[in-house]
Parts: sequence; C-alpha cells; structure tokens
Amino acid sequence: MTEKSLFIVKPDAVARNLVGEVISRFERKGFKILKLKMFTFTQEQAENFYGVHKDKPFFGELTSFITSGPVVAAIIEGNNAIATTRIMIGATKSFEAAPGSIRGDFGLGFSENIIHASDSQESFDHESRVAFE
Ligand code: FUP
Repeated sequence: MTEKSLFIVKPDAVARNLVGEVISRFERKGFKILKLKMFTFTQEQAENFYGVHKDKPFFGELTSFITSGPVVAAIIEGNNAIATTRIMIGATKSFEAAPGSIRGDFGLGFSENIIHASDSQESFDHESRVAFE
C-alpha cells in the first residue's frame, strides 16, 4: 500500500556529512522523495515535535540534541513506507542496531542516533506538520 513517511537526518549525521548517504539509501530502496528541507529546530519546535516524550527523563537531553545543529527532514512515499523505514533505520540504540541498518552502519550513540523516522500514521501527521510548518 502506497503511503508516506517522514525521516529526519539528525545533527550528528549532518555534522558527519552523512546526508547524501542516508537519503541515497531511501532512493535506492525505491522510495520517492516528495519534500526535503534543511533547517535548525527551535526549542519550541523541538518540544512540540517530541511532545510524546515530554514527561520522560531524557526529554531535556533529546531537545537539546535535536536543536544543536541543522537537520534535514524528508517526506518520502512508497509501499509500506512507515514500517519499512523503521526497519531501514534500525534499533533506537545505535550500538545495538543491526549492521545493514542506517543506525547499525553509522552510529554508536543512543540519543545521538543518526536518524529519526515516524513510527505511525499519527506520528507522521504530527511530525510532518511540525517539521514543514
Ligand atoms: P526511536 O523512535 O527509535 O527514535 O526511539 P524513541 O521514540 O523511543 O526515542 C526517541 C529518541 O529519544 C531516540 F532517538 C533516542 C532518544 N532516547 C534517549 O536519548 N534516551 C532514552 O532513554 C530513550 C530515548
């Protein structure tokens, strides 16, 4: 089923010049890039984007990291986009993510974990509104 998803190349990956590598994986997989945007999250935007985590102990660390430098947001489209993108990015803890996944191939961090991707239709709707507002 054709659907849309959103991913964000996080500040650690932008700083390491991995933007092209990450986007290229989605293109090679067969997804169509519908929107691309480079920007730096404001504090308010970050708190809104990660609103589901606002009561978690790591919320401060999360928002300070995501606002620490430019990111690249993309909306992509293709078969089963939300679930397939989650498989492609790998486990949240990069140091445990399977080799072959984006986090598994490029990261060792936990909050610094290269990429964010929507995990449901609801999160896609919310996150794409915040990132492309
Ligand atoms: P994911 O959907 O894989 O990005 O993971 P989560 O939604 O569970 O977490 C959102 C972000 O918070 C992750 F990218 C990593 C970060 N995080 C921490 O820094 N510490 C934690 O204890 C849990 C998550």
